[in-house]
Amino acid sequence: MTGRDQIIAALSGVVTPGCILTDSGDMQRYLTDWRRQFHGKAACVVRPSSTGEVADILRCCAEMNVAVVPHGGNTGLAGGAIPDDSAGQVVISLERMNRIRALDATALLIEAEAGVILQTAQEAARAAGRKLPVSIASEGSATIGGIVATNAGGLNVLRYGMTRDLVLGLEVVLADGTIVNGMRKLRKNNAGQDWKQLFIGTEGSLGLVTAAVLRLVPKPRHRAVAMVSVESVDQAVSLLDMALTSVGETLTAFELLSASALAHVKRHFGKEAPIRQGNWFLLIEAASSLSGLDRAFEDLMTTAFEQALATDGVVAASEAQANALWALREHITEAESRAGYSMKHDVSLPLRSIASFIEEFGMALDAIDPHAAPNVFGHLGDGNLHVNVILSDTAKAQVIMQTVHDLVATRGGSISAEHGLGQYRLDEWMRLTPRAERELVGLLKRTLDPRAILNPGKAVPGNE
Ligand code: 2HG
Ligand code: ZN
Repeated sequence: MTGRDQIIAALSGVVTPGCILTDSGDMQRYLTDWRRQFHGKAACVVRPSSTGEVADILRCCAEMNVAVVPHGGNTGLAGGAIPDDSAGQVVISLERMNRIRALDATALLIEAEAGVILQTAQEAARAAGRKLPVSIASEGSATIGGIVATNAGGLNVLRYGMTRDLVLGLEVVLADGTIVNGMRKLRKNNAGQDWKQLFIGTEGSLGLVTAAVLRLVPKPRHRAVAMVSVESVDQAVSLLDMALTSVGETLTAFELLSASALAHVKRHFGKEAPIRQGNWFLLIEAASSLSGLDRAFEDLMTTAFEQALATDGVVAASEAQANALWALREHITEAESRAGYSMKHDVSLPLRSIASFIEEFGMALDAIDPHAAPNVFGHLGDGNLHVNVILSDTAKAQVIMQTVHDLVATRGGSISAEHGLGQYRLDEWMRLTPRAERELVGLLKRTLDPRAILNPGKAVPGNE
């Protein structure tokens, strides 16, 4: 193994001074995730400011056989950006590559470097009368490189798709330092392989994303937001069906919140839902550039009450009220982390099996650990649930995780809908994924990263 001093000396020869952090205090914030659940050590942290510099770093690390760990806004929930504890890996933070290279409002696209903060890109789009439709609670810190590398989902997937659906072009640096410039701005491009897909959602394990061209959409001028209580998840699914029929393609978010998730928000942030408690709450948003949305939305609410699908509800009468309703949803993760040690399960399921899954999960959890507290919420509109569990004692954590994932697997679901495998779910992916699929993934990894230096231990297993 190459020693730390040797790594630092070699990198100092290829990057500009000031680009390398070696002091343990300076490195600290790159070595643990924001929830402090994953901790690592690094030989050093490098902060390149150009694609050429990223390429030089990779070429140098490849020659030494030293692993690199790309690091974005550090908002991940699966430990994908945290190095191992060998102190032999190099963290590459792309935070200095933070230029918006171009924005074309007519062609509906933005060209941004990996370190651009998502919110900065959203604001640039908004200023041009357009919208970058990736909406996640961590958008104030998450970066373009990070959302591409993890294929971020979020609140508006129902209407606009995952990050993958918005990527038109990519610039990547391969394991040997080769720069591949695929910053195409085309909506239609069937000229052979769509190779950029290999780098979206693979957490830097096949190559490093240094810039992306993302699709924008026209900014809707009107939005309608409501919160309703429902008694059961089946009723919530019926209401989703009704909303798809009545407000149609304008439906932008359809979020499920358990009463306990909102109770944590109340306890830790003093924020309370303005409606009577049901077992479940729904936060529904529709948006359109055409007028008439309010009327259609009111009709939806009226029908929901007439058909006894909703037990109480409120339609936001102002932007401030709409934002206050959304604040309840956006504080859930933070409230959960204040409530104690929590395990994340980020699952997606066929819509019709969600109610039975939640019921069986509740019974199974009770049987394993009666003190464990479920914290369930998620993006019902696209079948993604966060089935988190707050634990006072972690002895049963692994059994709980395997039980949840088994319940998901038997229903044809996925053990990671949007957060990725990172280092957190890799063993579970190995356990539950058929051999042929694992071998295909291994083949791609060995082909693109023969020395296994790209974010090892994350997203894809090492050589099987
Ligand atoms: C969300 O939906 C995020 O708010 C975080 O995906 C979910 O905290 C979580 O588990
Ligand atoms: Zn989510």
